[in-house]
Amino acid sequence: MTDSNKKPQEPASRIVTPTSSRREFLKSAGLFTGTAALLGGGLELLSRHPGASAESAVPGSPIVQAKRPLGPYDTSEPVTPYEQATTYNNYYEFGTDKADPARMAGTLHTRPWTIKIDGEVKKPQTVDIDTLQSWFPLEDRIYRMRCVEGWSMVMPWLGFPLGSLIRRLEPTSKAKYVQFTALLDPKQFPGQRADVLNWPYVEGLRLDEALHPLAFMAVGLNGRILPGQNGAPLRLVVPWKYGFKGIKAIVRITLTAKQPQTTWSLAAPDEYGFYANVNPKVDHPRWSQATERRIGELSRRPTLPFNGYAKEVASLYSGMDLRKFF
Ligand SMILES: Nc1nc2c(c(=O)[nH]1)N[C@H]1C(S)=C(S)[C@@H](COP(=O)(O)O)O[C@H]1N2
Ligand SMILES: [Mo]
Repeated sequence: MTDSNKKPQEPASRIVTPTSSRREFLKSAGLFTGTAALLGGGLELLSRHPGASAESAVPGSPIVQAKRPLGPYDTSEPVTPYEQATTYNNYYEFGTDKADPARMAGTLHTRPWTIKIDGEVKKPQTVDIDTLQSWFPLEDRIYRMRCVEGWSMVMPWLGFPLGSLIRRLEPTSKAKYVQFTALLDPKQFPGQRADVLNWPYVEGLRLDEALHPLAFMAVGLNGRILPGQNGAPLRLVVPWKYGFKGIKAIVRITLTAKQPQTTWSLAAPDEYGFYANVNPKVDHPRWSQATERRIGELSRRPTLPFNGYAKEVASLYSGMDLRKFF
């Protein structure tokens, strides 16, 4: 994993999902049908029209260019232009080049799509993505994203807190971790025809991390249905951790008593750990983590502990040696 794209790029512009982003999101997708759409059935409605994705997700064209008031978890930093956020991607199921996912994601069918929920939960079940989405009101969050390779973006996600989902599933008293599994389908994922990684891609969080209000499940980006290359129809977003924790194309969520395996720590245990909290003081064995290049900018900036979310999440790790548990 190296940052191969060093070409100068346009400065990032301030393009934010607005105000009643939820309403605008639905409206722009041609799916806004009045107040009912605001009350939890909205995404269900939206997802019945998967075609809206292709039609409305025109790279670079924002839905609304107005500012909305920032929420407590939003960064006010300039949002990475949608065109860049959707063409510079890590998604090894589609290939190892940053341009592969945008080129290949059209082969991924995100409807119908089910998510198996099992393990230490009171109600194991297999649920359709549209049903799962309809359980929660859609929120937006503008988060920094720091890839372990040393680049970063600012992404305006749409989705719901992971904690809302976990609580609804009613973990048993044995549940201590959450494991996420991505789709395994070499027919749709050309990258899975080679042993680049151990397929399917798996990730995990400690239960208290998963319940933290910053931990997020995204179904949209920049006021649009999540593009395939960014993890449609459902991906994890954990902004204080390196980007590889944000598993895309989730098909299974398992509550476990033991710490689950994770793809990158299986692939290279000396380089990637389970926790993977952004830490500028712990270098990757092959490069420094002290600085990062924000996509769209030329010079590097310092990387912040927990990717700038230390105030919110550092207490989750009190007493832990974050060098040892990287
Ligand atoms: N299933 C899956 N999820 C994945 C990856 C992947 O290869 N496969 N790459 C990860 C890495 S390394 C990063 S940096 C982020 C990139 O997310 P983005 O393309 O939406 O910016 O996705 C993560 N999620
Ligand atoms: Mo990454």
